[in-house]
Amino acid sequence: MRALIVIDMQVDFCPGGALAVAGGDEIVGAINDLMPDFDAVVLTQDWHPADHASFADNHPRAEAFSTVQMPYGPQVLWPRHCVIGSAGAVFHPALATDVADLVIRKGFRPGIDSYSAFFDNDHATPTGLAGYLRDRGLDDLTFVGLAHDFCVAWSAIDAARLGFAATVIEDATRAIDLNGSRAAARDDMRAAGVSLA
Ligand code: VGL
Ligand code: ZN
Repeated sequence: MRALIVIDMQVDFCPGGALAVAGGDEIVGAINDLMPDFDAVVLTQDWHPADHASFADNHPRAEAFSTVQMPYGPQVLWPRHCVIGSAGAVFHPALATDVADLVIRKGFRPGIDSYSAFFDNDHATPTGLAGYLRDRGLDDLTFVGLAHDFCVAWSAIDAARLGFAATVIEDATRAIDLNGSRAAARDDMRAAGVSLA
């Protein structure tokens, strides 16, 4: 059974948002059109408390888009985005959210980020998504959404490592592309056994 996993199609990741991905809004129609082809649709929602450790402005003297060492490894510091309950955290208004069976929120623990839909950035704290998918027999996963080189890539790589079939439809993603992160994410996905369609 096949699930479409729509990653972080939120206002803050679209043009005009706090962490805008170039062309992020262009993919909404394609994503909506894909939904009826799947047995299940899951949406993820980046969902950070105001004191979240991934926000540059919570680190004195740190600049946005710099990298710091956290107890769980390197972490890019981002502009404040997707704050719980804020207008930027809602889904893009044109996204067909009614079709979704599940919305999985991630990044809600103040001290740790969560790019992947499956684990926090320690690669150990689960979101519960793997159990949900396995319970429903959803073993073939297709990833779309934002951003290609962060949350989409980390999710697809974790899916492959967990034993799911994992495909990314690249036309239905857009990348942040920070210091070559798009090319690196493509290499990492291929190496993990993710199909790039
Ligand atoms: C994302 C950076 C920070 C993403 C989320 O959805 O790719 N990137 N939070
Ligand atoms: Zn985030």
